[in-house]
Amino acid sequence: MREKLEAIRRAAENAAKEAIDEKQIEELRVKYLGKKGELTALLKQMGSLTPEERPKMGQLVNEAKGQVEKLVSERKVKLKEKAVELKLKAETVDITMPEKPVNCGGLHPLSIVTNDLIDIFQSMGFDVLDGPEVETDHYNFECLNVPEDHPARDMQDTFYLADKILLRTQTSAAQIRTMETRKPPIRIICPGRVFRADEVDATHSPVFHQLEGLVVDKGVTMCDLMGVLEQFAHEIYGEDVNVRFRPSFFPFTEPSVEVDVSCTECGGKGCRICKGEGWIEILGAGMVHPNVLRSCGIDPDVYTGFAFGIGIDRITTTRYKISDIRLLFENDKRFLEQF
Ligand code: 2U9
Repeated sequence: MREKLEAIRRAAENAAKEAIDEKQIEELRVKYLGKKGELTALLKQMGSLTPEERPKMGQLVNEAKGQVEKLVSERKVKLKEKAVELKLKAETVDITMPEKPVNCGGLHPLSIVTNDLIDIFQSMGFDVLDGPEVETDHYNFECLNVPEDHPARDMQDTFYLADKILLRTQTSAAQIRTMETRKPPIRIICPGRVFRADEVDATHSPVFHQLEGLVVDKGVTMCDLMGVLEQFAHEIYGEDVNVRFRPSFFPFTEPSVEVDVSCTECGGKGCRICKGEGWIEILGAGMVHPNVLRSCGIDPDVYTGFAFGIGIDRITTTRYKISDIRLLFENDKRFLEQF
């Protein structure tokens, strides 16, 4: 039995040394130390020994068991370390490798221009706000002093979704909602998509983009309007352009003006771009009509305000010399990649 024990111990020792992974070492543990293992089996044979031999042999088997257990666990630790080492080696990152090229999209020209406009007005203290694209006749027309029989309300000009529910024709409705909830001083801009039932051609699209602004406070005058809009024109077109204000008419402002800058192409002499005029129209504006203030619960005897509307698509086409507005909506990659 002693020889048998010694042979098992030696075999286990050699097998432990040769085990190359954790799976093999576990198999080895089961083979020698498990319930049906060889050393366990030897202990079970103790019954066949004489009572004198039994304690000594028991001690020897237990010693051998202890040795094999120690060997197995030491080898297990070593193999685990080796596995981690191999894994780390395999996962090493070569930081000198050149990076994979990343195909990164760019901003749409309308977004570039909108962001620029927002920056300019934010630096003058305006808050930016948003509103729904589906509006009611009340907010889109009624509160803006657009009379019942005004041609803009016509089915031919406005997309109606249901009775008195429409796609907004200007972003003013969002500003009306603000005037209803905020007390003056109000200084806001509202950029966004607007909709008109226009035929599509090089200069018209049924979907286009506006940025409207509104200032309401005590003592706001036409001088404030002119100062803010001149500043805006110079920031967009440069310090050298001339700015002029022409009288105009809008139902929601009184007096109303249209604002032109001297042609950026010819400097005012007259060319194909300005159709020989020397001027390019950039926006409409005016002092908010007292009826509009009243419809939002603001007393026009206490407060005054000015408002303006800028066509973002037009600013974009003139800035980038884009000859056809449809290019802005077709999403042709060859066009978009130029910005
Ligand atoms: C409120 C009251 C009045 C906004 C204004 C214009 C003049 C204007 C055009 C510019 C190019 C429309 O997109 S466009 O065709 N807009 O000329 N817009 S005053 O007036 C407001 C706004 C909000 C409460």
